[in-house]
Amino acid sequence: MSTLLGRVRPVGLPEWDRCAVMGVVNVTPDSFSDGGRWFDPELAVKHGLDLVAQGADMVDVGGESTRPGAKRVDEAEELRRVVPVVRELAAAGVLVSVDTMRGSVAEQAVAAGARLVNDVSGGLADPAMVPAVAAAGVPFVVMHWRGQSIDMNNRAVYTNVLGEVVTELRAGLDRAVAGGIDPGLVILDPGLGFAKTADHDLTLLAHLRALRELGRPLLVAASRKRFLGRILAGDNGEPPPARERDAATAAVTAIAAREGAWAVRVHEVHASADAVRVAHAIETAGARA
Ligand code: PMM
Repeated sequence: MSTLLGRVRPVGLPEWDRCAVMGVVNVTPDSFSDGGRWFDPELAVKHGLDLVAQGADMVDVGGESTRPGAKRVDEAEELRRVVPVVRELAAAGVLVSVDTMRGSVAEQAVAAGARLVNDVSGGLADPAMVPAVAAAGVPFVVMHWRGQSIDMNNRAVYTNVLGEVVTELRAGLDRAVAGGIDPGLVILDPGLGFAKTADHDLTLLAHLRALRELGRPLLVAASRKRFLGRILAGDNGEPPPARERDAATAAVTAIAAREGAWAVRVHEVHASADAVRVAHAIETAGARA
């Protein structure tokens, strides 16, 4: 399969010939955009299966909200939320990613069938994470992160957001590799909305190619985030609720796919699955011409 746009792929996962779509299942009472909707494990599993039916290539299961100001959930509770849902979805043949900052949760989720570990802290929150992922030998998402959600907005201070995010992501990649993770397994993510203002998010999205130059697959997770709320705000300045930002999310998906992102992480899959197919058709036509 040719790598259109030079899209780099992680080892150990299927090779999609287009940007992949990761559907989100938040098994939390308090996530930013869908808190509480899938808190019951049975509903969470059903939702994961629905996302696959809508075109998700994989499903990201998380048990801890990272919305701005969120407090940490304890380890036992996170395990209780995440592991049964991972196990059931994996048993149903779904490619499951686990969204966690804890090495123990990553380890148990992989034992339950998860094939990808997505750590918004890129291994910074828990010193047990990198060794756990290295031992598991699965792909690892290193997101750009500057500290826990409780006060991350205070860390949204940059002289040059693109340069600093590139440097800090490279450091995350180096940390993972120094800890024994095969560099071919590392996926990078700019961490939209994490210690970033709306303008920072937009600058990063305008320069996805510079992030791709780090040489690793890129995951872009813009779904329903605050910067979209700001763009869509009406004359009164009020942003629409998170669940009314899916068309805007799909617009970002089309652009990210066209810029060579490896995958997008979205709450509403249908529109983004269409968007990546359109981007792929355009890319293919461009490669032929
Ligand atoms: N954002 C959230 C949760 N997990 N994972 C990655 N890799 N990148 C992100 O930007 C990211 C993430 C927060 O979003 P949600 O609570 O609305 O799902």
